[in-house]
Amino acid sequence: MAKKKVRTPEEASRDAAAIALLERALQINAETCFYRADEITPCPIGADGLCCRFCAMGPCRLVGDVDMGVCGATRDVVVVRNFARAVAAGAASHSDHGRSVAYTLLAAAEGNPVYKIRDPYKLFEVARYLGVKVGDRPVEEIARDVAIAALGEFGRIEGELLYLKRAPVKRQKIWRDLGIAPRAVDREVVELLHRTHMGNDQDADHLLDQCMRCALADGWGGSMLATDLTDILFGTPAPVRAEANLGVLREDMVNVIIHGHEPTLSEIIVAAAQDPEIVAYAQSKGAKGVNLAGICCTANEILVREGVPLAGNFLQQELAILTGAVEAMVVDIQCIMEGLVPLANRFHTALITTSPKVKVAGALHLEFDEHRALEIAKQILHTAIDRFPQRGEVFVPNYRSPLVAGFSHEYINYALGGSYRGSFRPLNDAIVAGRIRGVVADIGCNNARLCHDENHYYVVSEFLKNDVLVVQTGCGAIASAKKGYMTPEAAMEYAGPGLREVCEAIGIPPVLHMGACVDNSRILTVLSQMVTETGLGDDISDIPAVGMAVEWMSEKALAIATYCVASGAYVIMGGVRNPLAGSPEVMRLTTEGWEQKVGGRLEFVEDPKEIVGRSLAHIDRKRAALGLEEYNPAKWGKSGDWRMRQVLELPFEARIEAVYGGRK
Ligand code: SF4
Ligand code: MSK
Repeated sequence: MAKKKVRTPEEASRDAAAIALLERALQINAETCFYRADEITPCPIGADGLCCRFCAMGPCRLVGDVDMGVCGATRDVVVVRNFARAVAAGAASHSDHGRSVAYTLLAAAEGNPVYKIRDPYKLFEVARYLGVKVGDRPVEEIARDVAIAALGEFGRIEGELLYLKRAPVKRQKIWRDLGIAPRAVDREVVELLHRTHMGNDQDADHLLDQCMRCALADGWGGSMLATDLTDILFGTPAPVRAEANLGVLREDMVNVIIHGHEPTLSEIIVAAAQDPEIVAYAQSKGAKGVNLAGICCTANEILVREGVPLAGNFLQQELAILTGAVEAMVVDIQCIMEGLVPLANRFHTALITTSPKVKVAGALHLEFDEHRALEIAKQILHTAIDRFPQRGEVFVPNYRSPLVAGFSHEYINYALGGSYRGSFRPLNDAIVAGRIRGVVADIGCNNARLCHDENHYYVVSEFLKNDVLVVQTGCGAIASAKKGYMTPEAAMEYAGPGLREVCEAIGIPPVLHMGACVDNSRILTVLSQMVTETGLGDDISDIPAVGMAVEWMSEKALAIATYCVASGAYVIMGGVRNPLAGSPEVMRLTTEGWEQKVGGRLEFVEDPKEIVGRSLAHIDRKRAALGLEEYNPAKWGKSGDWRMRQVLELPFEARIEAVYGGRK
């Protein structure tokens, strides 16, 4: 059989470090996901959502003249059932992560010597939402009740999730009127799975309602709890400087990559890596010490709280091993490629699984137990250090970019107003005035079928030029960090005149890193607070904002998209084929249908230019609906550092003219 066309490194990635390592992969004949994506043609029937294998009378592939499965299931139902299963899996993943953090909080409250309550103020705030009395009780006692109340949200017997009241009042009413206010996190996931079983719910619109309810249980439940409880345990993020890209790996140190999503072990690894005993052990093997760097969302968690550098995003996990400089890759949950095993075997790298929920055949399993957290962290570091003398030829591309991360909603509130009058007022005012045209949340993954980071780079640069403030989480955030969009100085280079003025005045980057993929819940909180602040309508659906995942690949991304739509947002999923394409009716239901029901809509758009065009048009429509002035960049950019830099370059007389309007 003829070989498929394989992309060149330049066609496969827009990231210079990734390109260098893909060239290296070719030289040493190492296989990566980029190569496999070229080799494996995606099944067009599955890609359109038209393959059902939910019972043993199938699999039924609804193509050509076939428009019903053996049981009579229609294309509409098959497409929605496939989508629903993905939403359920995505919601379960985030939420089960949230549950684990709740158990860690419980352990901390019950005296685990390793974990502490680092943010008691956030604990008190969360306690109020969960109906836990604060008073003058000891912090540990409150933390214990908060952990138990949080765990209760997963299996609550009656009522609805307590966090729903954090949404704007109008939004809560929409959910209750439609009957999609989630009752309990686990219940909504289980019910969605139940309803997709063969011979069960067979009304596409009705099933889509449960998709929204399940996703809302993730966004306003499991994910939001994960974010809050992680902040309580490890600190609420505030701006922190770091660097991003594979050039952060050190040739003179033991490099340990932490990869996955949960910070509970990696936070302890960060502490253990600085332990004098560990440093001495590394030195005894000829290294200067231990250098930690992150991949995927564990990276984001450890970046925003500890300033640990980012080695890269999802598609760089295999490439990190190809540097030959990684002694251990420590993985926990989610987004871990099985392809790491054969690659690690070609080098001296120890691939170490740590979660009781995740083993990878061929990897070393050192299971995390929060009661022995420090001991296990040290065991992992010893394993890594022992590999250092086995290191062979090293190829670390010298690319890394500075960044500032850590923009929690608490910090944004503080940055805009200070300790005593923290508020979102200045942000709302900047949007009302038109300095900021609108807000875009570009979140989510990389996808090996696309040119790595290309869509992220393109859409973010276009939005910045157009005075759109960009907030990011997950692997999209890592793309922008590597590109250099996440420093305050980046506003001078990349932002339009209005956005630049705002960034200069507050001292923030034009692209705000808001954390890991569970931290999209922070974006929901920001949007709710913008509504509360007034001036931008009375619901999330009124705000000139768009959500997108322009290189999405995971089921979690579909869960996030669905909870954002159900919260009133316009969401565009980019890059790859529309998984609802097999049913025009389902596409209608999730666009016009959801817009009528919940004010948000879900679109799948492959072309990034089209994504930008539709987003700006939506932002301008929302501005007009609010009665705001038409966006006019010519009004801005006549003040600030950027303008001063321009003026200083003028000849003397022209400078007098520009600054004083002439000599008189
Ligand atoms: Fe086929 Fe229906 Fe079974 Fe699906 S549930 S595999 S459509 S018979
Ligand atoms: S890690 S889910 S590739 S963002 Fe959160 Fe990145 Fe997507 Fe995994």
